[in-house]
Amino acid sequence: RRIADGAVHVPGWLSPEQQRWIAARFRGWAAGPVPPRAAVLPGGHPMSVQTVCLGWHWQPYRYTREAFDVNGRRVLDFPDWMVRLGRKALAATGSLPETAAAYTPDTALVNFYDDAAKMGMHQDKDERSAAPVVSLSIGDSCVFRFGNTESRGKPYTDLVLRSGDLFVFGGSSRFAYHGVVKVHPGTAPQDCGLEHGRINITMRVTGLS
Ligand code: MD5
Ligand code: FE
Repeated sequence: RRIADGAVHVPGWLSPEQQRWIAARFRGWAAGPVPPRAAVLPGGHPMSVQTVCLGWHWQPYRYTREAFDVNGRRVLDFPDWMVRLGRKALAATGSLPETAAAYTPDTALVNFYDDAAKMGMHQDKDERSAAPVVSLSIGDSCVFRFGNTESRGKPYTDLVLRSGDLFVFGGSSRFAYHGVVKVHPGTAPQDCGLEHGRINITMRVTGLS
């Protein structure tokens, strides 16, 4: 379960019923004011994942309330149920009770991976906070690469993230390089609520107001 300092993997943390419920919320977000979109990196290449945001809209490499790189509309509010779920997630990974209770994420990046999508090695440092990131996976499994804080290269650990898995990145793992090497198409469990593809939700504290 413990992968590195502050990095904890809890396989199968979400029940199938919770996965189905969240997958249904995802369909609502996708039909909301700002549709999922492939963010375009500064080099001009679109990412292969489709992202829809809650609370704050992420674009490389900043957060805004309005998605002016999509359609200019304001993103949906960050839901209260997700704050509660984030606190439960921290508690489940053994963080101090006072730390878990005080955790108040204000943005979520919800990534959809089709069969060919991946995510190159990167650090998440657009947040002005070192609070932990809570990651939830639903649908197809993937190979997740958890690296080090110095470079995109070795040493890194490859692990499989499956539907229902929780991963928390805190402490000195918060700014580790990481990426998604590949998705395993057709591996979504029948009862997860997602027929194909993978969704990953990352809750974060932006430190913005
Ligand atoms: C994913 N998402 O599966 C991954 C997993 C992202 C992203 O990387 O930025 O949307 S979440 C992994 C993650 C997030 C924040 C910090 C760390 C890992 N980490 O310190 O290793 O779509
Ligand atoms: Fe990331």
